[in-house]
Parts: sequence; structure tokens; C-alpha cells
Amino acid sequence: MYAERATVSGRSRRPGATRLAGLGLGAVALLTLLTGCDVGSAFGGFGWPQEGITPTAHRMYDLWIGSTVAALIVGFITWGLIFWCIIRYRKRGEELPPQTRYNIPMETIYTATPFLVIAVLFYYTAIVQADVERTSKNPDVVVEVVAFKWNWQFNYRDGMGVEARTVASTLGDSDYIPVLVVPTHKKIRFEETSKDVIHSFWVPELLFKRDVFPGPLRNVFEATVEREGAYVGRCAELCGTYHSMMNFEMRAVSADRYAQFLDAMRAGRSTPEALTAIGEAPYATKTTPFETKRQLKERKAAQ
Ligand SMILES: [Cu+2]
Repeated sequence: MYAERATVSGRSRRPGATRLAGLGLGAVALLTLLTGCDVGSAFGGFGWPQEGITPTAHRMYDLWIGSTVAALIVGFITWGLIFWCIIRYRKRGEELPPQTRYNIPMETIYTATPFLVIAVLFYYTAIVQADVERTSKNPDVVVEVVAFKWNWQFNYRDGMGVEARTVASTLGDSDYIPVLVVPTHKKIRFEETSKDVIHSFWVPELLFKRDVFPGPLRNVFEATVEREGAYVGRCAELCGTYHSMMNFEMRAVSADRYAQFLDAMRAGRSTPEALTAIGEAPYATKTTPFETKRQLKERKAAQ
């Protein structure tokens, strides 16, 4: 049957299947080659934020670049085949072209290939996700993140879990942006809890956010910050009227200066004083307090 049809169409199907398989192999080789060099930065990260400051952020970036390059390769092959078919098999006369169907090798290939693509994407996604989610048994620093309408409190803890004690604390206010100080190159465990509704702790440069729940469930995640600096933090869960004003700042400093900061806090200094003591700007530099309704009213009354 098959041989008959192949003769009718005047060409054998086998070389076509081999060619397609070869093309697939070539694509895989090309993918390996392209992800090997930094195609991401050449194309602006294909829309992915490139300023990640954690090892996991870099791994997520690599996953995105790999997936995008793979998608583009599949796209180019598909577009190529479409245009090739349009040109190669365009109408040449009134004669009906050979009517063929059930090309088993071809059908096997286009069933197996998408499955292979999905399997590879799933494999790498699962690995990177597990890496991002991983928490260690012995973090270097534990910070309790307390969210409330509409600000943050950061408690520096002496251990993990609810039983641990708070050794120092920073509380945000409508006219004070809380600054969370963390050491670089250390495993930082964030333990989250909310006083009222669901909020979400988000520092864009971590390329990660996690919901902050009220009640007994403490959401936890871990991050290692590689670069010193000031990073704006936000609430990423619509939590009420002043949700958009629920900003904070994460200040990453060297491990030594972090220890000095914590010592100053333990000695009873305020957060701005302790920040000044380690040569840092006392107040948030990446965001400012927003004008509250009360301040607006006071200003109007004064006019
Ligand atoms: Cu919120």
C-alpha cells in the first residue's frame, strides 16, 4: 500500500523523513551552541529582566533564554516548511495533484517531536524550579517579614520558626520606609506572616515574590544576594486602598557590615542610626514615603 502510494506521488517518503530528523538534530546542536554563548544579552534578554542579583535569578534567566531560543528554532523550521510548501506545491495547472495520506514515518515524527520538546522543557523547568524553591537546614540569616495594611516590619531572628526570638526589628510607618538590611553571599531565610490580609513580598531584583499569608501558615523562601546595593521592595498582592504605597527597601551590605549593623541594633540604636554607623544612607534611597490622605488634609487646612 505504502509503496504504491509512494510510486503514485512519484517520490519516496523516506529521504524526507531522514532529512527532517537531521534537521531536528541540527536544531538541537544549534541550540546547544547558541545557549553556550550569551545570546540573551545580545537580544536584550528576550524581554526577561537581566538585573537579577541571586544565583537562582541567573538560572531562571538561562531557562528563559534556552526556552526562547528553542521556540525560535521550532518557529523558523515551521515558517520555513510553510513557505517551502507554498512555493514548491503551488498550483501549476488544472490537474489534481496526487492525493496521499497516512504517511506513517511523517506522522510518527510530528507526534514524537512535540512530546520531546515538552519533555525537555519540563525537565529543565522542574530542575530550576526545585532550585529556586530549595531551603536549607542551616540558613546564615533568618528574617521574619511581617506585612500589614499598609506597611512592613522586618524582624531579625536568632533561629528558624515561630519559636525563635526577635533580636532586632525595623517597623515601617506612613512617613518612614522600612529598610531591610541583608548580608551578601549568605543564605537568607525569609519567613513571612501577615497581620491582616494576603500581601506579597517582592523585590524585583530577586526575580521572585511570595505571598504573605495571615494565620498560622508561614510562607518561607531562601535567597542569596550576590551584589551590594539598595533595592526597592513592593507588595505584589492587591491588599487594599494603599496597596501601591506599601514599599520598602532591601539594602544588601557585606557580611562584616551586616554584623556591625545587627550589633548596633542590638545595642538599642534605631535602624537609621545603625545604618549610619556602618556608613550607609540612613533612609531609603530607592523609594520615598507617599503622601497620605491625612497629610494632604493638613496641607489643605494650612493653605
Ligand atoms: Cu499589601
